[in-house]
Parts: sequence; structure tokens; C-alpha cells
Amino acid sequence: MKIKKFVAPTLKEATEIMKRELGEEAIILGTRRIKQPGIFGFLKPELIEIVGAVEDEKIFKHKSNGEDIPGNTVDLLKKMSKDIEARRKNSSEEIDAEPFEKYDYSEIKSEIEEVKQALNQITEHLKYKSSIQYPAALRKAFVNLIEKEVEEGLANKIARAVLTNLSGDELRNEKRVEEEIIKIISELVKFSKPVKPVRRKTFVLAFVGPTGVGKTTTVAKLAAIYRLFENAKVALISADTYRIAAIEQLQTFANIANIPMDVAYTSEDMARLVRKHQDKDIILIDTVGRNQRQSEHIFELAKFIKSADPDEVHLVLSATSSYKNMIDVYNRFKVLVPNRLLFSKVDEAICLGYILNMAYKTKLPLSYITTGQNVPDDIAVAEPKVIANLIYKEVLL
Ligand SMILES: Nc1nc2c(ncn2[C@@H]2O[C@H](COP(=O)(O)OP(=O)(O)O)[C@@H](O)[C@H]2O)c(=O)[nH]1
Ligand SMILES: [Mg+2]
Repeated sequence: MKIKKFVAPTLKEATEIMKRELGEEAIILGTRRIKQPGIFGFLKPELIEIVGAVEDEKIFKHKSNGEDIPGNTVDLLKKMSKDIEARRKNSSEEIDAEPFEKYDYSEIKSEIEEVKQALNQITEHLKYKSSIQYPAALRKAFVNLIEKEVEEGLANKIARAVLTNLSGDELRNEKRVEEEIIKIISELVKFSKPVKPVRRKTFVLAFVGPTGVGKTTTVAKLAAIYRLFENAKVALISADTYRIAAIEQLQTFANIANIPMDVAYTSEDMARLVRKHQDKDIILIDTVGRNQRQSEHIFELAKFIKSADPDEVHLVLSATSSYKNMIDVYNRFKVLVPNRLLFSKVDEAICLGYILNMAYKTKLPLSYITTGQNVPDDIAVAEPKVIANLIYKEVLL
């Protein structure tokens, strides 16, 4: 800080001199009247002395339009405090123009912390505002559902059903509330039973969905289970709409498991191959595609599926994808008229609530969930209790 005295007949003139010397930023720290120097000074009019000051480095930078740039407030406050401290130490300076109190930053910091906490609480409260209407145990369960990303409308539907079904005493019992929630979830979502080989009929099951979700792995798991555990006659057909021959994976498996496998390159192939395997109990159709984003591919695939005339079309969704993505996939694959939802990679998923949202939204029954890469172990029938427990408690029964 630069400090200087200026003397002039009037305050206005003294100020003008100060501004000329110290610049427009200069401020007046003090003023006083003084006698003119010399022996006859007392005869002359008094003069005005002002003490002007200017910051060496301005704390606030100014834009040309004079608007303050706030910068980092905490940094500015810190700098201000440093300047004041430096001036205070300089005791030889006669002008005591201490305009600021000393700031206690630790106090400011803890206050900011408190404000932050309060904001968090408000956010939580707003997010779960509809939970206020529920008694404590149910509220906890409701918040749990919301945290699993179950849609609020659906979570409220579940919670309200619990409220209707249980007595006041039961509502205070956390375990009882949990049980009821699982029961209600299993009533709100549809579930399909796996086909049972019956010998008189050939069941045709097709698996569709984006590349990489786990269709081929799932087909291999089911083929192995039907063949090994149910002693069923199984055939595999790979629908290769783009002739990209991405079939080695399934072919290798088919060879090892001793299951016949064919590739359909056209919808005519598909019809012929399904007819060819009419002696089987189960025909599993895997689908291969290059770019599932292309709607032509889906339309092409639709022809294949149509000529296979399947009993079940399972739309395979990866449980690891976002809800938005799942909806997008569902909308694109709708033309294939899927009648089952199959969730893969449940073992890697974070938000299992999406399973519930999708099943509820599409009204399609859930068929299976897959829980890893091991053939045939990592697959489970989507039974109500399994799914409800998975979503609600994140445990695989
Ligand atoms: N973690 C996990 N990985 C899986 C699961 N199912 C399949 N995968 C893996 O996902 C990848 C793609 O699977 P694939 O069956 O080829 O998908 P497709 O393109 O739909 O046929 C492979 O590495 C699989 O091993 C699952 O349930 N969990
Ligand atoms: Mg595949």
C-alpha cells in the first residue's frame, strides 16, 4: 500500500492532486486543516491536508465497465487479511486506518460446512418428499427402493400397497414390512415359467438384443441345461443376418456339447431349418448382428424371426446398462415382438431397480437372469422371490 499526504487550499483540489498522483483507485484515509507555513502563515487562509492511499496490487480487478470480478472469494478474503496484518505490524506508520476486523477463517469454514450439510438434507428431503407419508419402517424400505433406482411412482405404488395390507403393529415391524414388499413386487411384475420339454411339441425360443449383451452365452447355458439336466433333444440355429460368420463361439460349444447347430443366412434358411428340427424338443435361436443401431438390421432380423415362428422371443437386456439405454433398446427391438425380458450380467449391475422398472413398464414377463460367464451355471429362472430379493436386498437366492 502506498500512502501519501497532499496539501491544497480546498478538499476538492487536494483530492484532484491525489488522484493525479496515485490514480483513480486512491482513497482518502484522513483529512485535517493546517496553517500555512512561514512566519505570517497564521494570517493566510488555512489549507487542507489529506492522506491518500492506494493498494500496490489491487485486490479487486476491474473490467473496463467497472464491474467487479469476484474471483475466488476465499482467496480474496485471505489476501485482504494478509494486507491488513502487514500494515498492522508496520507500527512506524502513523496512520491507523484499520477498516476491517480480523477474520476468523476456521469459523467461516465451519459455517460453510453447516450450510452444506443443511443443503444436503434439503436435497434428500426433496428427493424423498413422498416418503413423509409413511411410517418409519416403511419409509426406510421406500427410500431403499428409491436408492435402487426404482421409479418413484412405482415405489409409491408398492409402499401404498404395504400400507393397505398391513396392520399398525405389522407396519412397525421392519421384517414384516420387508416380506410384504417382496410379495407385492412379485405381484406387480409378471414372470414366465421355463418351457418343459413335452415330446409332442417342438418349442422354438429366440434370443434378440444388442451385440455383446450375452445372447450367445445365454443360449449355450440353456442348451446345456436342457440337454444335460432335462435330457431334452436340443438344436441350435444361429441367425446370421449379415453373413459375418460370428458363429464360431456357438459352433465350438455345440461341438463340445454334441448338439446340432445350423446357420440361417436368409429367412428361407430359417424356415427350412426350423422344419428340419421338428424332431427336437427345443430349438434355440441365437441372433447375430453387426450394427444393431441400424434399423434395417432389425427389420431384416424381423423377417428371420417371423419365419421361425417362435413360441418365445426373449429380449436380452444387460443389467449393467442405463435405464435410458434399456428403454431405447426396448423401443428399437419392439418390432421383433419380444414376449419375454431376460436380464444378463446381473452380477455386474449396480442398479437392479431398472429390472423392476422395465418389467413394470413393458408388462413383459421376466424369464431368466444371468449372473456370470460360466456355462451352464450362471443363469437363474426369474422367479418372483429371486427377483424381489435381488432388487430389494441385493441377494441372489
Ligand atoms: N459378467 C457377466 N458376463 C457375461 C454374462 N453373460 C455373458 N457375459 C459375457 O459378455 C460377453 C458377450 O457375451 P456374448 O454371449 O458373446 O454376447 P452376444 O453378443 O449378445 O452374443 C462375453 O464376454 C460373455 O462371457 C453374465 O451374465 N455376466
Ligand atoms: Mg453372440
